[in-house]
Amino acid sequence: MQTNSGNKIRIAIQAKGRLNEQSIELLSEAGIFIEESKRTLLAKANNFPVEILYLRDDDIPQAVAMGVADIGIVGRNEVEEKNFPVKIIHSLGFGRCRLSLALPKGETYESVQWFNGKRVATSYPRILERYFRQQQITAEIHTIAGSVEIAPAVGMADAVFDIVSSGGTLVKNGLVEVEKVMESEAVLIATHSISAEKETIIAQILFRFDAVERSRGMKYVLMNLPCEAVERAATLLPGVKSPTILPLQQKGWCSMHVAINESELWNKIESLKAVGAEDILVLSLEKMIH
Ligand code: PRT
Ligand code: ZN
Repeated sequence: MQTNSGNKIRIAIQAKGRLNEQSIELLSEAGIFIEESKRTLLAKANNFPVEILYLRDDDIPQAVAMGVADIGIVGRNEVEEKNFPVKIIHSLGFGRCRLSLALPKGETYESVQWFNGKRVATSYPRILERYFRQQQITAEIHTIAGSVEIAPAVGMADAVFDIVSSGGTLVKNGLVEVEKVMESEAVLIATHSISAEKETIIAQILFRFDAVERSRGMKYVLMNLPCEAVERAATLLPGVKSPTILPLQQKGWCSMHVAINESELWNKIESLKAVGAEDILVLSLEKMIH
């Protein structure tokens, strides 16, 4: 495929796998709807100057570096491992995981020195090599494409360096995580050379992503309360710039509207009730645009 010289932004996303669904969801929450019915390697968005290029995650950094795609959504781990000249322009907050060293349960482990002279299986040789160099460890790195976690059990390696999320896979394979080397999450990457026209569209996409991210976990809360309680109620909501207050027809009563993070919702509601709030409505909040 050639460099994308058209005036549409081409976004590379994972075709199948862990990042695919959330990438599509993020784009649609940002108002970029992909024509799902004709899902091919290259799909159009039906209401925005964007094309979607479906690739294996391993190929996304290179596609963006070459300008085949202008931007891409991929794990930070792949960006670091492939080391192509791309810039990370935004962290997306999903696909969180870490790259860790793990050894068979029962091994005595005191420090990273344990790895000297050992064989370590991984799909991320470049990141591991860099880490061992920093730690002044000399070890044998065995690059394998998949099922890294079974390498010690079959005698292919003494330890593994792999992606860990819940840690369940390590436990299932009798392995213990000993060093966390890198944190990862999905990131938005961009090619270094991009036209001013495309920069404008990318800025627009980032603005929309920002609005989507802000609204995550937020609820919109409406309540009635005595106007004299408004000030006290406002002090219970320190994160809020300025709650919206509207007078009610019933004299001395006001309506207050405010965005509250879901994690604090019940605590806040209880304190608001304690200062006199009634008829509390909690609505989902779709976008927060600043
Ligand atoms: O086909 P393609 O090459 O596109 O996909 P892939 O198979 O290479 O990648 P995929 O879909 O498995 O993962 C894509 C990206 O998701 C990774 O590059 C990471 O950035 C991110 N990610 C987040 C993960 C995980 N969490 C994860 N848990 N990638 C892989 N895993 C695997 C891990 O390899 C291990 O086998 O899940 C297992 C560990 O999970 P826990 O929860 O048991 O610890
Ligand atoms: Zn892959």
